[in-house]
Amino acid sequence: MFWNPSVEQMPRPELEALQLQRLRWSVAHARHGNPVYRARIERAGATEDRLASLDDLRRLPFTTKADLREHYPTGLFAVPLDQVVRIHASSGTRGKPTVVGYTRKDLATWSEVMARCLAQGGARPGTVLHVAYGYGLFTGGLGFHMGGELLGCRVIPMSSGNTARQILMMRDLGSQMLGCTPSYALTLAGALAEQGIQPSQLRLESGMFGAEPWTEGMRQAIEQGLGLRAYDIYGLSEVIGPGVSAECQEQDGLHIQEDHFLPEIVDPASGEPLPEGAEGELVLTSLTKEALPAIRYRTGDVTALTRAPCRCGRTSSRMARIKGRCDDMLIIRGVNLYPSEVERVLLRMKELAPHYQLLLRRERALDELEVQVEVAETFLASAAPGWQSDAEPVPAAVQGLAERARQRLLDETGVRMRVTLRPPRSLPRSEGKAVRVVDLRDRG
Ligand code: DLL
Repeated sequence: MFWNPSVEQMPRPELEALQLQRLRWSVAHARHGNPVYRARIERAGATEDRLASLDDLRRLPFTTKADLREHYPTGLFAVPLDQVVRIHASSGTRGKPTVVGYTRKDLATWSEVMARCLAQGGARPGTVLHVAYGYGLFTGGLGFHMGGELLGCRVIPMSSGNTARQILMMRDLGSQMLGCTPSYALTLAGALAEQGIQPSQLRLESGMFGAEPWTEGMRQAIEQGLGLRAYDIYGLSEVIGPGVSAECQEQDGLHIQEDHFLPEIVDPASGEPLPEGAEGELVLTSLTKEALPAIRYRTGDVTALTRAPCRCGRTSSRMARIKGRCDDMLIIRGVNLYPSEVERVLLRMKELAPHYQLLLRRERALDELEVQVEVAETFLASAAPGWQSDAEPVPAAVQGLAERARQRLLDETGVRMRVTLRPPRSLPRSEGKAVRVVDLRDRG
């Protein structure tokens, strides 16, 4: 279903003309509304009257998370604070949180793009939408909530956590679409299995999962474990929240809501724009946002873009699944590695469960990586029944499996890592964004 067919199917020349017109508006708005933006845009000589085509976008200066921190909390806002009707903030695991704001119109835009994304994932008026993203400063819960209400879904604002109650409500209220992080979806699937509930006893049809990187292997595990179709949805607080892009029923790239967000891919090191199809850092420019304009915002997320038409009929550019954040890239003995590449290899081994963690240590001035991953219960049942705890000696079959996993990882990533297999249910379960890398390097 299309939520806004005339926009979603707009011929590209028309869409690009609209983008240029809105880009000029957005630059003028940022310049007139905010002194920091004004100084930068004028210094770059990239005022709206100088933007003759979309290619002139590259004349504009970048904006980064560091800029938002420097002007914390609201120094990059471009409207008077009395027009700001909502505040959110990013979790701020690396320093101060980033505070973002919305006018009434921004909330309407956000609801609109979220309604489109939910429709892409199969939601219709009346669909029971179970929102298990966190509500609060995090944009996940309220973003899904508003989009669902606009579309006419029956929204259940569960927020995250309290897994037993999630399952109870899912059953009793007949949840049809689930929104949560992919790692929490797995936690829910595991809890269902433990309670002996078959996915067919629920009414789940689809789920929209995002806020953290995940892989095709994870998609399969979630689809099987919950009995639904799993779609990827992307966004970030600094640009709006969830709803920047999402997959459609084709599950073949995430459609960017391009009438509101203009995408580019740049080389993360040089900042130079890269051609269509090349992998690099995603940069987004907001075209309609009032309270906090994003002018060439460096997302830090690694992906690639295509404008090739999609079978679904939408004309927007699509982005590939996010591989990871530039700053999450590990460098192990000179080889670059994203945690998602480890996930991709691990989840193709059916003897392993989709629960893993990477431990990073420094040994003799070199970074060393240990992969801890749980063994699948099905493998244990036949190969080493009874192995329940790390305290017990590791059975030979498990040791052999660890060696195979280590070799696979080396073959496919080029990185030598230590593999420790763990018994089922021994690694921490996630309720929100999973912690995939535990950095122990400061601890000697
Ligand atoms: O995570 C917004 C969101 C909520 C997106 C719910 C999707 C679903 P932040 O907390 O500001 O906002 O974190 C944004 O999360 O820059 C990416 O690194 C990562 N991220 C978001 N979606 C995806 C995804 C929300 N589908 C940061 N795949 C972004 C991979 C994602 N990473």
